[in-house]
Amino acid sequence: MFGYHAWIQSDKVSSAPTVSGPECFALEECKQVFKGLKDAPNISLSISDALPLEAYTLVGCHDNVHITGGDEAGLLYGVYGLLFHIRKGGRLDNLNLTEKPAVNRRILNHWDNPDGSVERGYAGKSLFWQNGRIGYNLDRLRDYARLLASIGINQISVNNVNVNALGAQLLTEDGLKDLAKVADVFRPFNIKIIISVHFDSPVIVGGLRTSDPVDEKVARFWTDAAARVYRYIPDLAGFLMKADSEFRSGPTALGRTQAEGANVIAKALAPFNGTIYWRCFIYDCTQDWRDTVTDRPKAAYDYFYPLNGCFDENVIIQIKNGPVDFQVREPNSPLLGAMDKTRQALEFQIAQEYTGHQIDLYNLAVHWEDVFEHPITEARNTRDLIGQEVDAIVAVSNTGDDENWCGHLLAQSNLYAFGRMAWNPALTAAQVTQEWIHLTFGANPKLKPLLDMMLKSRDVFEKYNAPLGIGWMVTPHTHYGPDVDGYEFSKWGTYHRANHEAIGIDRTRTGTGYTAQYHPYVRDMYENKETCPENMLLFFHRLPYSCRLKSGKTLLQYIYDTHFEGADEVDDFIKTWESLKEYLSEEAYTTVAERLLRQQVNARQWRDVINTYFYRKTGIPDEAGRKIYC
Ligand code: GCV
Repeated sequence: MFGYHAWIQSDKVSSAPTVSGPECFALEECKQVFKGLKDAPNISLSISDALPLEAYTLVGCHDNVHITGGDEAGLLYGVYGLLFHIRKGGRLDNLNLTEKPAVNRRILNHWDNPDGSVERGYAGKSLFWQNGRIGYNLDRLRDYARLLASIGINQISVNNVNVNALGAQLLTEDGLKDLAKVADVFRPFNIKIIISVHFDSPVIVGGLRTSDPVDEKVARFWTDAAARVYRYIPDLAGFLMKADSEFRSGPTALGRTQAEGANVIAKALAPFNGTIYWRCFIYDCTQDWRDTVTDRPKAAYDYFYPLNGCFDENVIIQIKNGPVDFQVREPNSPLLGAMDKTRQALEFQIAQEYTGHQIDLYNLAVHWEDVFEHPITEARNTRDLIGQEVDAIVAVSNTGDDENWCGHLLAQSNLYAFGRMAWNPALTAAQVTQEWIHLTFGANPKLKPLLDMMLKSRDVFEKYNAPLGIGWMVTPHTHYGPDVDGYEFSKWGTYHRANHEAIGIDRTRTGTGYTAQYHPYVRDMYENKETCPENMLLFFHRLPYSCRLKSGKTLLQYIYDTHFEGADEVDDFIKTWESLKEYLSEEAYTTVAERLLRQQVNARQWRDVINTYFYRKTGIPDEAGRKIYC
């Protein structure tokens, strides 16, 4: 057993429960997960065609529970569903519960490199790779598969989207032999493998001179590669591609469209029911900061919207939730909802790249709730797209070989929340966070302050970070800690354009025109300073520091106040955690306490660097006369 993953491991050992049903993995798993549970009921299992795939029902009466699954996967989810129900203190008499997923692709992307490192990984080394090739601890990998299955994840990619020469070797016979063994571990848990592929695989692996998607030899390369892959892994979910992105090759560089690039691979995968997940993270990463016309958030829409309807049926375009890059606060990507003739995957990042590196506490469920609620039109929000045009929900994983999987024990709740919200996007952040606390620390009402602190953590982090949606005041490369001008004069297109009078980007019709990429209802909301959500004001508008916010404060005073508040609220987190010590194991208490102290250092540094920066830019002191380091 590895560290804390209490939600799926039971520690109250008693006798094995009576379990009956068809011989299948779900039955074995049922015996396994219930064998440790005190007073486990008698459980029977059956499969019924009347239920959709992956769905299940739980019907209980006294000490007997019957689990029905729409298929074996449904049964498996029913087993975990029952375990969770009981561990949360749910009753068995009159139990009658039906569950089915909102979307049938619930995916984790691992950004793991063959050398065992993890790009943007904050929880140790890769669980899949060692020394240049696939390598793992089998028990641990199986445990990981159970962990993911228990929250409904059903597809994973195991190699970084930034595929390097070694990663590209996964398409060779040798690579596939190794990967097939990983697929064998995950298959019983209803988890399929995705391979991240290099756009230049025809050159790197196939020895061709070009990767041009309209070249016949290139098409043949992909057809052969697909045939080879499916010989080893007959149920592979498909390929994942990052092309024309951050200096990577792609169709645009060859004068072809993204659709031409994706469709040639789609055609190769189609006979095997495989899918090509094609990422939309494309922008000019060689921008001159003096160029105020090019606007990074506009790029993905400009590339993809004209191609709406041009992608093959088995292409899913994978769209990051925001138009820039997983910042603390961004509007949703305008592609979501606009690509109505194209299948879409919504991509989140559980790895806390810009949100505290799993050192700072940051509840992503709260963040995702905002993403789901972002309007598409007056009558529709992003949640309404799920199971419709959006038929996959993806996240960049926050896991690694650290004892507790996620580095920060409380960051586990983000992994848990992702699975639960991908299964059912109507669940609230409060519900899923409470569930995780309950399953991890037990049903103790005294832990209510922990729930409050976790739910507040995104707001607190946002307070001490870049203000009002402008983003990008992080230390370049690492993306932890403040550096207000760190990216300001670089090539990445991430500018705040602060001078001594004003800050922010005008993205309305009088500026870069980005707002026009949204439906008129959303466009108008963002265009108008009065209706633009205040937390995104600087993303959409350029404002003088003297302008008054709804509270009556000036923009500058708001910046000072929130940065003092954010740092103070981290001090409060520490006090709250100390007050809970008696209800927690020594190990859990200590590991989180240590992270909170590191967060305190970070929050104070943000407060001082940001406040100093704006004080020196403007020369206007804090109205409350607090000390600003300068
Ligand atoms: C995998 C950001 C990150 C990169 C990441 C990229 C992506 O730019 O900093 O590490 O690369 O996003 O999503 O492809």
